[in-house]
Amino acid sequence: MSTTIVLGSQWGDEGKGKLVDILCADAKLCCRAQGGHNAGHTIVHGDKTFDVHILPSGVCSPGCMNLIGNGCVVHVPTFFKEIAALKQHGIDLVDRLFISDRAHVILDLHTIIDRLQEGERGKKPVGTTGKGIGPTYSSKATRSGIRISDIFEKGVLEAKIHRLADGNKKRFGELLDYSVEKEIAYFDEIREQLRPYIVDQVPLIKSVKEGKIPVLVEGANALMLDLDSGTYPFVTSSNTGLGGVLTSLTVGWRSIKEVIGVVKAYTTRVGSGPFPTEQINEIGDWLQSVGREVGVTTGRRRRCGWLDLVVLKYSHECNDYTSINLTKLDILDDFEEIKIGVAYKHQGHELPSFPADAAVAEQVEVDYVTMPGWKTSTKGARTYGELPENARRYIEFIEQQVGVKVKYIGTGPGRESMIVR
Ligand code: 2SA
Ligand code: GDP
Ligand code: MG
Repeated sequence: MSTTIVLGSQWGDEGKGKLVDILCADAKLCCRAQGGHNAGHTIVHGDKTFDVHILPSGVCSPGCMNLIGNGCVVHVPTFFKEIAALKQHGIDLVDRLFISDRAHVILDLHTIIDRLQEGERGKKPVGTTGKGIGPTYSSKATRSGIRISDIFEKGVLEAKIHRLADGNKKRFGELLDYSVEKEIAYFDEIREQLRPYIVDQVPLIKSVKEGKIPVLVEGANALMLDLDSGTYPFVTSSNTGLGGVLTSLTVGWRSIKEVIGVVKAYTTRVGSGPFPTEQINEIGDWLQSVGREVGVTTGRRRRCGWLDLVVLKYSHECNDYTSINLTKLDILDDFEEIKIGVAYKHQGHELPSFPADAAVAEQVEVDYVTMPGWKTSTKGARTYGELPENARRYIEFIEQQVGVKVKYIGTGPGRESMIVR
């Protein structure tokens, strides 16, 4: 068995879904390791666009099985909604989509708490997607969470939901507008419909290992949103880096063949928190509109700025990429000059790496290198030789600075718009 892992290297939405969709042609199992329906991955096949949130991007490849692993959090109504949407496009997922029985369940209760907690943060909200992700991982960490397997033990499920609701009623009082009965009735209604999708992932992955079947892991969110390595507290509540893959999925470290870092040719971020190369000006507006930088899950405008090599080098230190997929190169086609952040200064001193303290990261001054643009369309380019010289220089500068080969280059949203070197 060999495992290829695709991880977001910046603050998310780098275009992981597209690469995963392409690589699924060779993989027989595509797995999500962490996160929930906060993620939004876009897959474009000709004139059809699919947005998946909780489902792995392998669902669009007929020969590929899909697994939502131990480390994920699952909102069951969204799971069914996405299956129904794909069915409308003729994609049938019976027998090729599974959820680990150890994954945790996002209750409507968690979603309500997410919004209440954001409200409590007043002027400093995290800017969550409001999908209940943080509260569900909190329940998991305090050992009061509900696992997928609990859904099939009616008495256990009801007792656990009551316990969670009682605790939170004490905490939030009248603010908690929530019906335990409605939530329990929902699980009674869908229990049997859900059953065929549930697996113990350990024997499933073991059989994949024995069959020497290639496995693909699709990271959600990105390294700078990692609970430990990201811009805490402006992060999501799971380990989005390499570590999260190994705690969630039993693929084994020996099977790892590739760890591909997906890097957008510029930088975007949704939600609050430090973003040193952000451009709150016409450059940011241009990237936002030409790059169509709108949240797939919430419809929020993404904040935009130049590529940041301090972030990328840090991200590589954390995840040890074997190669990079540079995406959305085509969005830079019209710039006269392109800037790249290469170093941070704080109180007059250059910082050795991305700082741990979000308050420091908010204050850094960025040193930029300016490179000439290429002012030529790269849209749809399929070979490296087709790219204008200045585009190649841009790519080679990134390669040389980060010390990782740029193996894939995205030149458009469709599957075919990808250069492989
Ligand atoms: P949460 O909801 O607890 O995970 O939010 C915590 C932070 O993580 C950020 N986050 C994301 N950042 C980029 N993309 C994400 N997915 C959607 C997309 C985002 C959307 O693909 O466009 O639609 O808004 C994602 N999910 C979580 C979030 O903005 C918070 O900063
Ligand atoms: P993910 O969360 O990393 O899977 O990324 P998203 O799907 O949230 O956002 C990436 C967006 O960029 C999607 O709309 C993709 O269709 C689009 N995209 C991906 N790669 C490219 C590319 O190389 N060029 C262009 N123009 N768009 C791309
Ligand atoms: Mg996304």
